[in-house]
Amino acid sequence: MIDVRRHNANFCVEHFLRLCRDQMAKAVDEFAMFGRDDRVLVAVSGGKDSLALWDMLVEAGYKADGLCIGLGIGDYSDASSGYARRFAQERRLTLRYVDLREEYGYDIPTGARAARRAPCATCGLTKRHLFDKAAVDGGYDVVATGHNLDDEAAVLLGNVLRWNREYLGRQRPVLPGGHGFPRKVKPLVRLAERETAAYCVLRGIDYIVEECPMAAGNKHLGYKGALDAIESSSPGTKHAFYFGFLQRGAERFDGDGAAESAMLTACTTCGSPTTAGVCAFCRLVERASAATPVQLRPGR
Ligand code: Q46
Ligand code: ZN
Repeated sequence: MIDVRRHNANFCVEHFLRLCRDQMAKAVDEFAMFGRDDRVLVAVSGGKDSLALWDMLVEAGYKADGLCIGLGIGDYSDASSGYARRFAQERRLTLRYVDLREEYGYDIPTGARAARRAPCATCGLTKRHLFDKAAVDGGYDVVATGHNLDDEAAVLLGNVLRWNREYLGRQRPVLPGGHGFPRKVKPLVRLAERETAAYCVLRGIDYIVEECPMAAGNKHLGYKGALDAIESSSPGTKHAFYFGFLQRGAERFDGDGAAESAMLTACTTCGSPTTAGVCAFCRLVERASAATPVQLRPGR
C-alpha cells in the first residue's frame, strides 16, 4: 500500500501507478502542453523526476527523446549520466548527450568561479541554453522538464518572498515558444517529489539518489524544507499554494515577464535570442574556458 497523505488515501501498486499517469495526463491536457504528433525533448538528469517523466511519456505513447548534459560536477555528473544512459539503452530510447567540457571547454565548478556566480545560477543558465539549442537544432516542438509540485511550490515561495514580478509573470507550467525559443513544459507539476520517487521504485527505474554536491546551502532547498514542515502538519498545502496561484494570482503578473521578449535580437556569437549583443551563455563560455579547472574534493 502506498499512503498519499495529501489525497488522504492509500493506493495499491496498480492504482498508484495509474494515479501518477493520470496526474501527468491531466496536466498535459489542462495546460495544453503538447499533442500526439509533437516531438518532445525531455531534459534528463538521471534523477527520479526526469526518468519518471520520460517513462510516463513513452508509456503514454508520446514521441519523446532525452537530452542529458555532462555538467562536469565531479563523480556526481558521471554517475547521474550513467543512470540516464542505462535507462535509455534498456528501453531502446534515443538519448542525446552534450559534454560541457568537450564541447564548450568548461564545467560547472569552473564556470561558476570564473563568472563569480553561484554554481546553480551558472548551471541553470547553461542548461537552459543547451536545452533550447538542442530543441531548436533537432526540430523538437517542445522541451519537457521533470519539475514536480515540490519544486514549483518552492520556486513560487522564493518569488513571493521577494515579490519578483518578472519571475512570477513567467511561473507557469507552460512557457510558450517564439522569438527563437522552444515551448517549455512541466508535465509533473501535479505530482509530489515522494510520488515520483515511489513511481520509479515501483516501475523498477534506477535513478541517482544522491543530491548534487553543489546544491548544499542553496535557497531552493531552504524553501523546500520550509514547505515540507508546513505540509507535514497540513497536507495539501503545497498543492493549494501553487494551484491557487495559477488560478487566482498568476494573471495579475501577466506581462511582467514579457517585457524582455520585445527587445530580443540574435546573439552575435551563437545566434540565440538575447537582449544583449552577446548572449549570457557565450559570455560565460568565454570567461570559463579561459579559467583553470576547479579541482573538486574526492566524492564531490
Ligand atoms: S545540478 Fe546544477 Fe542542480 Fe547541481 S549545480 Fe545546482 S542546478 S544543484 S538541478
Ligand atoms: Zn550566444
